[in-house]
Amino acid sequence: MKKVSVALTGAGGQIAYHLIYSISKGEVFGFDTQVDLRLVDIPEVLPKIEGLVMELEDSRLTLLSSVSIHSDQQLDQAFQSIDFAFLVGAFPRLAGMERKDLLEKNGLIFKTQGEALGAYAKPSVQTLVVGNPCNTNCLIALSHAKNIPSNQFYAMTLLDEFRASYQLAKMCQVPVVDITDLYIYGNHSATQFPDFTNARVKDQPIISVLDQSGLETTFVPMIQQRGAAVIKARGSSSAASAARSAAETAHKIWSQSSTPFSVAVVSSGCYDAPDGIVVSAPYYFKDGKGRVYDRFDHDATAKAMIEKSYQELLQEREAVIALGFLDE
Ligand code: NAX
Repeated sequence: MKKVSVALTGAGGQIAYHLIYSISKGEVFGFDTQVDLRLVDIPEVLPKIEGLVMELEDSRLTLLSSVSIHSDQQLDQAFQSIDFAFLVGAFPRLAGMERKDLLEKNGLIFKTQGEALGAYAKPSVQTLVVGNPCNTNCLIALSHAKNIPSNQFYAMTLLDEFRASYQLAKMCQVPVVDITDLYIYGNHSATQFPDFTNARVKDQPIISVLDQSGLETTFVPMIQQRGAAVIKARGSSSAASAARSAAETAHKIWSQSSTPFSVAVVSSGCYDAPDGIVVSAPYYFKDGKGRVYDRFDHDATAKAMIEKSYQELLQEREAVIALGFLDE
């Protein structure tokens, strides 16, 4: 049987509580692959993770070959020879906290984790960053991971794609499977652009079925604000849906999906993305290599919305350069 070593940071958090089960049941790395799982969190949370491990033991997960618990000070053990890293843990934005303070706290976390990946993980390790601000955290991690190609780092935007495709399906009164060619561009933030202009319903352009200006003024903001709407309704942020999206993204990376999916990667200049930022776009694998699917055209309005998101990412980049976490 095949075997994969996987590290998961933020293991005591609400996303991890769901994600661990997808990983352990074979949904990510395959039903023919055993998983050696390394759970990482800050020291105060480790006793809680012991309870989680008891639950895993009680779940008869036949593909879970081993589980270990590590503090964020023990990344040498946690990341030793791993094949895949889920970087889910991040410092949350606390009430009254400035954006700069958030970037500073997370800059240190993702710099440290990037360095540890470079030092201890397999050079082939693939890394999915979920912890926010995920694009910029991913940029920091990949910049500090010596010996690991930057195209092995990804930041999650598939949840945004899932949110967008469901809402379009609802508007068109069709099952979600009938919505295709819908991808997220830019940042995983309120500036993201869910590209309805190229989306299709039952292979017809959405804009031939729904009013374009209505999509611009209602659908786009709804997707941009969907995370906040979930927090308002649920009292806490998306957890099961985020875990489902993280599992699916990792599966697509691991199985080298030939079908495009939304994910953020370091800019290759496609869709006019500036150098040196991690941007979302449709992405797929061909002949063993991942690449941006660059065959969509955008009208002036769509281009302006995508550009706005690039500008936000450039500002985040400037801020972390000023904080010393990235070189110019
Ligand atoms: P929780 O607050 O439930 O859990 C986060 C966990 O990370 C905590 O147990 C915390 O102790 C741990 N942690 C903090 N610093 C750490 C470090 N240095 N090393 C290891 N662990 C550390 O958050 P949860 O709801 O699980 O969300 C996790 C992250 O995902 C957040 O940053 C959140 O904003 C982000 N999200 C990203 C999404 C995306 O689409 N990219 C969507 C969902 C979610 O909002």
